[in-house]
Amino acid sequence: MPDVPESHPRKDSLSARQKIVDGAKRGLLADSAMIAHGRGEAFDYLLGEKTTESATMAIRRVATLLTSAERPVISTNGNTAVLAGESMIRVAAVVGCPIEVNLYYRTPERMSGLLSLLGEQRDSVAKEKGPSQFKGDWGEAVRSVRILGDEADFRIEGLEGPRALCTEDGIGLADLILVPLEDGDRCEALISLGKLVCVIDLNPLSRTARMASVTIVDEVSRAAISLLSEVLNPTEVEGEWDNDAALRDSLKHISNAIDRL
Ligand code: PTJ
Repeated sequence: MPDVPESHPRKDSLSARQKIVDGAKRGLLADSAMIAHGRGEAFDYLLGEKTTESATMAIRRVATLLTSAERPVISTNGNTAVLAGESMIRVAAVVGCPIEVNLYYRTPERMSGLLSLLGEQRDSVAKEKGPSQFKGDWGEAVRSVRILGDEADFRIEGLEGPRALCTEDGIGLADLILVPLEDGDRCEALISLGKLVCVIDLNPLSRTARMASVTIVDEVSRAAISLLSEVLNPTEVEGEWDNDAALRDSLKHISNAIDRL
């Protein structure tokens, strides 16, 4: 990527695009990954490229659920691994949960490429100093994050084809799954298996966003950074989560974009 100065107003967006381009060159992404990314960018633009208040509340709720679940797992696809893999590893280290590579367009080459990428990211995160609020040995916590997905020994009931494949130890037996950029069918199938499904999706109207237990309408790399702060210091959130209200709030934010002119 040509040198983009820190002050460039589109710096984050350009560097995310470059990560997607590099990931595609490495064969890590689905053929339609750029289309999905472009759709996300359009929604993000309308949201003002900022985490909204309702997204902050959703992130807080997901942090509380993640830290209190018995068998949480973070599911990661191609786009998530290249955009937010390291942040997701940090979150997994704090929560003490595995990360599972689970793909919509599953091929052996992409699976092994993404498993290697996450392994490299884990090595690099393990060398960091770690967040100041983290109590314990950061390197050890990061190194003990299991990266699953290699041995698919379980099928998600109600789904056809390779996208139903997962691991029993991860998604199969999980009570809570955090799935960024999920597809509607899989979200629905996981919900009907009685699991809590938390998603990150910039489109508040997608079937995934509407099906999920908790939807974070935010850009995945931004949301993952906020999620890390929240899991380091989870707060008790009172009352039932009203996901429809959160989605309506995101849509209101989009329709208020006219006020930002
Ligand atoms: O790696 P795979 O094989 O699992 O495939 C991944 C993609 C994303 C290609 C696949 O799941 C797909 O085709 O997804 P969709 O149906 O296009 O849905 C992607 C959703 O994610 C859309 O609602 C986008 O608005 C949203 N989205 C895209 N980029 C981001 C995003 N949400 C949050 N952060 C993003 N960076």
